[in-house]
Amino acid sequence: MRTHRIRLAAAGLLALAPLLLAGCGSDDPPADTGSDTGSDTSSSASDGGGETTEATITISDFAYGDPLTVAPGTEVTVVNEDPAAHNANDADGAFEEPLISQGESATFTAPEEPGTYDLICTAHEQMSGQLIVEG
Ligand SMILES: [Cu+2]
Repeated sequence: MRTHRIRLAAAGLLALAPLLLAGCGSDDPPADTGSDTGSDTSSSASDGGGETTEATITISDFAYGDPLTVAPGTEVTVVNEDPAAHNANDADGAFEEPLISQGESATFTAPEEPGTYDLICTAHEQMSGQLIVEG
């Protein structure tokens, strides 16, 4: 009886009444549009899976450490462990921070354009490092 009804609904009202179908047939997967929208929303909302959305550059002994690879738009925190003030600015001005005192930090947003960005410190010409943006 039940099966018969669902079948009838599926055959006759599929195009006309998707709401009715979704309401009574939970064993049917007719909600293609709905589940698509749902997974889209959840994947963009919980973006912590593969891509990095936050990263840290730690400056120590007048060095930036190994080149850091991030996704476009990543929020990058710059931490300074040296007694001397430093920052990690892009040589071409794509991002910059004020000089950071020891134990303090600043943040910048990684560029949207993929590429290798040379890091410079406005206080120390000899410092160099790289931020790699990979989209
Ligand atoms: Cu410096």
